[in-house]
Amino acid sequence: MSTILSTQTRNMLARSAFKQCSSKYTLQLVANRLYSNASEKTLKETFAEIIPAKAEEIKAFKKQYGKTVIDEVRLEQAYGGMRGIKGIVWEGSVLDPEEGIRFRGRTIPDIQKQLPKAPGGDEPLPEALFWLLLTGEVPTESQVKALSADLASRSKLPDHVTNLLDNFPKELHPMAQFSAAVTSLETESKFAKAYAEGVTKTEYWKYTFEDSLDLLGKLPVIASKIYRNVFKNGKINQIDANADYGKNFANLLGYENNEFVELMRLYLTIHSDHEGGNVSAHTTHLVGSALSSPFLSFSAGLNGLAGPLHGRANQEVLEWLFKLREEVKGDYSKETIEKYLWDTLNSGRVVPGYGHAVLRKTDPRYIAQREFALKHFPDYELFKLVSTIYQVAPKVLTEHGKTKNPWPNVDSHSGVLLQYYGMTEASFYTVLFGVARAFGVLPQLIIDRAVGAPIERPKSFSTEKYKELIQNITSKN
Ligand code: CMX
Repeated sequence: MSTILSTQTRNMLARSAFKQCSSKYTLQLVANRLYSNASEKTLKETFAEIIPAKAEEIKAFKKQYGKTVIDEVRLEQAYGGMRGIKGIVWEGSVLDPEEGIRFRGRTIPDIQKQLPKAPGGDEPLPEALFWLLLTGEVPTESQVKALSADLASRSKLPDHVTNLLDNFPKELHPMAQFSAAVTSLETESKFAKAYAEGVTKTEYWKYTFEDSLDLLGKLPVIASKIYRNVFKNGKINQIDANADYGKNFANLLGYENNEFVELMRLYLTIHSDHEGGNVSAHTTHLVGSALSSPFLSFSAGLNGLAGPLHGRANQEVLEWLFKLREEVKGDYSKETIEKYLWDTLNSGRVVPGYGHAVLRKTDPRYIAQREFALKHFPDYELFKLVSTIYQVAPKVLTEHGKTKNPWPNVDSHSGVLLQYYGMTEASFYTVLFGVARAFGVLPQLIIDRAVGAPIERPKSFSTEKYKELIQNITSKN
């Protein structure tokens, strides 16, 4: 049916289905039918088709090379945040210290070129990236359109979650509200219900998939409710059944400017995934390994993202920039900025937005955002300030001599883009990062369930035990 309908008719039917459908399940079916090309597979069908071969490949690989040593661990790594130890499997992306992130082998410029875009848009659609991360395949435009409609059809929040959000004190940090609301979605978990009913292991991924899509569909509404409750008049716009995810999210937040919509598409895409060892990804994966639902697993990841050394750095950057601006009173010379950087370092604080546990060059996510600013507002005062800091900070941090990476990371730039379009509330910024992170960590959760990944349980020792171990090792040498 879908192939013979015009886009206009399809959109009209979708709108009317959206208004009339009482059942969430029917709505998802309508969304999938109207937008997908009859000959093309849905995301779930695509994944179902590729996963048996992937599971077999992993099984054979483990059988043949399972005992091969792939790393050695030094004592300093046990005390140093396990930095660099290989021990997690993460299919969606790999981070190279010099080059930055690759999503299924593709750099950020690659995905900007290769992923489907909205009509008239230049930026990739985050739901297309989700498809790529889950399956390793680039979806067609109509497949993404069907996925956008499917996600929109899952956006309704249960009343208890709306009530919870409406009753939080405004002083509760937006990230705490966000994680609590996601936790409270547990009532909706199809995985938890199926598990309680004793569904077989081979079926786990199907319920995890459904929960993950439900969660993705609801996140923009949760995030927008927090934004509007804390900073605006509490009301949020309606989801548009025909719009893509980024457009819907921007509109729910109350921003209809097309450039802001484009920014949201880019923002959600580049903040999604950064391999598996970062705090939010690893936490989601770890909690998920105990077979907690996607809602519980992801809310645990959000609590990690809320830390100032991780996702909250985007808020810290803005606060730091504003203090700088206040202090230097319009003097944005390199000398003044250098002095401010030294003052920050000499007071024992970190320079937010600089440094990284893995990267050793400028973060390509920073570059992508810088290019967005150069294209849309090269003369914006705050952008110019960020650019001058970029010229000065690496030299200062190198002279300071502590950080292994003096270059800017993703958080150094994102806030300035949001400021330009009028989203000035810095304490909300990490919530945007959180919505984006779901696109990266949920595919791995689904894959983990599909390949039967075990519960994670690395070994810990006390210092006494490590001393014993070292004594045993050194006495043998
Ligand atoms: N300013 C000042 N000192 C810094 C620094 C910075 N931006 N980055 C690292 N250092 C210091 C560390 O605090 C550490 O000092 P101590 O030896 O006194 O503990 C030393 O340099 C070595 O750290 P490192 O090995 O280079 O970095 P880590 O892997 O330990 O930490 C990170 C990485 C990101 C937490 C750190 O660079 C940092 O705190 N940066 C500022 C916060 C930030 O921008 N975080 C966002 C990262 C991206 C994200 O996850 O969103």
